[in-house]
Amino acid sequence: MDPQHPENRPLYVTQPSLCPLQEFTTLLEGVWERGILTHNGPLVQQLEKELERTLEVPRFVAVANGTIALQMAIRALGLSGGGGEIIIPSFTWIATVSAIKWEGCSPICCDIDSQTLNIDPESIEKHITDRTVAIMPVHVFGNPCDVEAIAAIADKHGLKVIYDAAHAIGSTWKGESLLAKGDISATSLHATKLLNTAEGGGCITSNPSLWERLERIRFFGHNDQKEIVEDGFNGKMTEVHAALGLANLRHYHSVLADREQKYQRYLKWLKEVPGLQFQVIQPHGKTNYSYFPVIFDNETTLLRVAEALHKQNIYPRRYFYPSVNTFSKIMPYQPTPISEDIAKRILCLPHYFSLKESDMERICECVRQII
Ligand code: T4K
Repeated sequence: MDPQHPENRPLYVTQPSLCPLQEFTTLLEGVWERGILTHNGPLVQQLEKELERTLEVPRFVAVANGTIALQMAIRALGLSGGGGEIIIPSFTWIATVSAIKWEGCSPICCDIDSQTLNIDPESIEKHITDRTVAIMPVHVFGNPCDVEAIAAIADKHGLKVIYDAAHAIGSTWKGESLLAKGDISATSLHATKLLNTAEGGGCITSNPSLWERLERIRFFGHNDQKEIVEDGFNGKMTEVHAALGLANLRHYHSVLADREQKYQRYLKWLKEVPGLQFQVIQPHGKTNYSYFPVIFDNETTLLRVAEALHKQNIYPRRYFYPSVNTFSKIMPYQPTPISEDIAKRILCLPHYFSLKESDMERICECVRQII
């Protein structure tokens, strides 16, 4: 078997959506001519403006990655270093936890809703103490959290809301961008995301004093006169990354539409298979369909399906496994049984723009055979 032959290439959980190379290199020619590689250059500014227009958000502060975006959100809201508790869902990527810890706060794990896979608003209040400073819900796989219920809890207790919107570019709530919700939303533009700058991310807020603060934090804490006016760090995005983002953004709408089409196709082919469960989309929201997670009856079946797929050079991923509350080397164990159970039974199937229908059929056939 020739491993280089396109038919024999491995199928990963995702592949970056990439513009034609020429569209990227054309933008790079300008970077070479100007010799400005970073420090809020013209392409970073253009990317921010185009993202604000496309996503219909008031201000998108582009940064180096999604983890830094979460840290900057905590810092901009004045929560860093105070040891305050921030409530998170246990069903998330480790970055949600590490961003909080790096900012000197404590992550408090809350359980999830077994249907939407998002933080269960009804469980949030029992974790609120006099040390709680914020809630950091995650729009898991792009599925919108119940932002209204979360806003009501936050208002009642005087808490900040920072959305971990790493997966949520393109998702909406009652027709508005989901990224406009919360005090600040932090998103990711990583290679594996629906829209990518290779590495990258952004903070979104409608509060002008917060966005000015985010701009200063991103740039060592400098103001426009280069005076140090607060604690900051290096969270900047480069011109090269912004060029890739701008070129990829031209194809964003077709990538978004393709994800939904492929998602519905997978669902149609798999929904009759006994013992499979799928993420329930929040009724007032619209997901971006960026992942295709399947929940099995039990972990043994998941492992058998994964093994059968591996034999065919197909590599689904166990997002998110294990549930972050079990990372006992970095924080004390806090039980969240629903998240722990789902984490053991969920598998994300390959789902990306260049994935062929014939490969999707092959994947579904393999799942069906094992079950
Ligand atoms: N919050 C949440 C809820 C998140 O899910 C994440 C990140 C963050 C915050 C933090 O955002 P960033 O700081 O990362 O911007 C991936 C991504 O690295 C990570 O961004 C993402 N979530 C997480 C869910 O998945 P891995 O360890 O699965 O990546 P990796 O390298 O195994 O990639 C998966 C597959 O994608 C590979 O098998 C092949 C393919 N791939 C990957 C890369 C990097 C490519 O084809 N090309 C590539 O360049 O973490």
